[in-house]
Amino acid sequence: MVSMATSPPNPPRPGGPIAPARQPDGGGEVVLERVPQKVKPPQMYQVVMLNDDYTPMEFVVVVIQEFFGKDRETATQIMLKIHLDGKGICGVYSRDVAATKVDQVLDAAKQAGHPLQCVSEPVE
Ligand code: TYC
Repeated sequence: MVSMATSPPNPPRPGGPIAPARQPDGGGEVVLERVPQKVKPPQMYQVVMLNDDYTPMEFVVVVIQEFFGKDRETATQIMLKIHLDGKGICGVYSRDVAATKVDQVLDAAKQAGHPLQCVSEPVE
């Protein structure tokens, strides 16, 4: 018995799949039509920190540096924006990563005895 090589399944194409179609003139040629891409980029979530009257500024700066990977100067600017405007965006992530950041901030605040609040919300 002759064994046949099996071809691997088609990998996903960056521009969407290609579907064979007949020429409209009824000719015998087969043309390839690109099917529009159906996948959308994933929804992103911004982590928003809220102001309060009790959490020390220094604590907020350290939290922003620690959990959002900002340098001290950027973290200070974000903290001051939150202090003045009431809230501010610390970073934008996929849903799960944003939820983890919120948990980390709330855990750190609770452990330190500060009322710091932070939420994640879909971008746009
Ligand atoms: N308003 C706080 C204070 O004056 C500082 C602060 C900044 C608290 C940002 C929370 O998310 C916050 N100590």
